[in-house]
Amino acid sequence: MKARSSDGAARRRLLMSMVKLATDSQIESETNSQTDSVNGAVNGAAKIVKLAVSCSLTALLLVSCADRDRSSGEAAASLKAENDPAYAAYETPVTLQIGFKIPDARLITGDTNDNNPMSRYLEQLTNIKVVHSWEAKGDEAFSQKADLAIASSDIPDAMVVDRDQLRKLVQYGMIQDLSDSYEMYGSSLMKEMYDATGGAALDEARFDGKLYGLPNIAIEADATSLLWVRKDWLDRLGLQPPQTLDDIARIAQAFVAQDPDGNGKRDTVGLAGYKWLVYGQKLNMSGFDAVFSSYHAFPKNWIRDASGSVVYGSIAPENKLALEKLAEWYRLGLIDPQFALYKEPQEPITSNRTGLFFGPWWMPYYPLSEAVASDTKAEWRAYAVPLDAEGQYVTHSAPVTDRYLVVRKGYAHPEAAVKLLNAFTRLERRQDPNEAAVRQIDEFAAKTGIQPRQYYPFDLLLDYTDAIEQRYHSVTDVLAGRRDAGKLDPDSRKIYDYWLAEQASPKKDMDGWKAAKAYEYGGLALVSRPMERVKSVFYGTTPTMEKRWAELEKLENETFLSIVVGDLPIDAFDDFVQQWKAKGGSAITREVQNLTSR
Ligand SMILES: [Ca+2]
Repeated sequence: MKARSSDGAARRRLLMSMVKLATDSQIESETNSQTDSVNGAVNGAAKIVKLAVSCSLTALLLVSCADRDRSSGEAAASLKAENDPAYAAYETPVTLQIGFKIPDARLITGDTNDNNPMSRYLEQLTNIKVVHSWEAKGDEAFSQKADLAIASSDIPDAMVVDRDQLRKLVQYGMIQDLSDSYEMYGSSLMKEMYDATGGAALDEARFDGKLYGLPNIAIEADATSLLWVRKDWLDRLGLQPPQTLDDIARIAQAFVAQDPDGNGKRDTVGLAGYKWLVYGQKLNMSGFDAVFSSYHAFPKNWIRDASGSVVYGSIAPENKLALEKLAEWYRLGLIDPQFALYKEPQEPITSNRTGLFFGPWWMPYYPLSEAVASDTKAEWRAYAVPLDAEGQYVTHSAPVTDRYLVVRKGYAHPEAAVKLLNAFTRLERRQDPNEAAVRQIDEFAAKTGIQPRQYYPFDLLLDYTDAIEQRYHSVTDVLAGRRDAGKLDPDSRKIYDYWLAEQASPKKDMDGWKAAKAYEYGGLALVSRPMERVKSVFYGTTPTMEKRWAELEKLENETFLSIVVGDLPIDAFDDFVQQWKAKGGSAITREVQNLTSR
């Protein structure tokens, strides 16, 4: 998309109409799939190990029926005996019907959604026969299908639901209390990770003291937007890494005007941008969330104000300061003039026309792996900036959980859902002792590019909420000789191996580069300075939200963007706040305040 008209007003009008074409649901799905694919890459990238497994079925708990359907020719690996009730297989097969979310990946090996290396392994391990009652592709379709199942009182034995669905299921009495199943069958690994949230994760699934779901655990680091900068461009122009908003403006100016890529052409832009300016929750590339939080504004988040009342972050007066700054940057050409026109925000990054954008710690997985693959001179670094007026770095925190594994009331084996979660969590965290089986799955992943997690029965991952910082410290401790590599946890060990390989031959193996640099640069920035974390306190939906939110969100998105690109004066923010309140915002705020005061 090129917009070269010299008539600024006409161009901006074009820009606004282009932007309005994109629907929020598109944005949502783009964002989700990118996040998922990146997270998928974090623990993946398996090594191919040639392996001849003789089918020695002398072992203990083997289910030979799983064997019969194998299409990819692998034999069942023998498994270790399990005495721990968390992992012990049922003596007679148990059937569990689920709703299954079909991933973007495509099975190319003749396998099917309910019969593939992951499903066969989990069945062999647990003796649980997982049956797909229904399947839906992608987050949105899955959520709709789950809504439908709830509305028609016909839910499968187990499925993963969101916060609103959980609340409804509890209210309608359709799911069972999992307290006992969790206590008796939850693995120590699972309990350790839940405990690491200080009880916050399970509390979000508890109603009247009963545990109605097993929640995922979100990674805290995903909520922090760092500034990614081309260090080689800074060096070429003799610039220091930024700390303040003014530093960022100076660097953007230099990247526009001083030919940082040294090709003799004025063909680079300043700060890259995302067409709706901020993500709010699931961060991705080029949002301006960090600019807002440096003014203590938290758009798209429900937060407590100074008096302790829950308020919607986008209407706080601090937003006006951030919008004014961004409008100034845009007017001066410091923000990529075409930022609102891109279909995909990575465009200026992967084409190496920008050396400056905001994004979370995992940006090396994507889009930076692509940028660096096409320009191997590119040296990106991450910084926790801009600092606020007091020199403090401010960010908002992630929701501890956002999805929940629930079990239908009346289903006879609620612990089966817990056992499956135990099994694939142990596999995901690379602590599964069944080495031969794990090798087969790793081989499959390396051969097909499919991450095992995409075919777990439930799209629900557990990790330590501070996992990224923990692994960064573990790996750098070993590199500094403060710790023994042999004592690293399996996730950290993998990163350590990639880090060493990357040092030995830089940018040769881009899969290794992704993991190594996400931690080396993203991880470093996360631990580089203390952060003031402002907590979001509400993520659900209220009755008035269901009717009005789409319109209010549209009003917000369009007003914010219009102010930044100069279509509306800064005072339009005050009109927006009045309109927002009148069109349902005040009613919604009262509802949210009621829900958060329980
Ligand atoms: Ca140039």
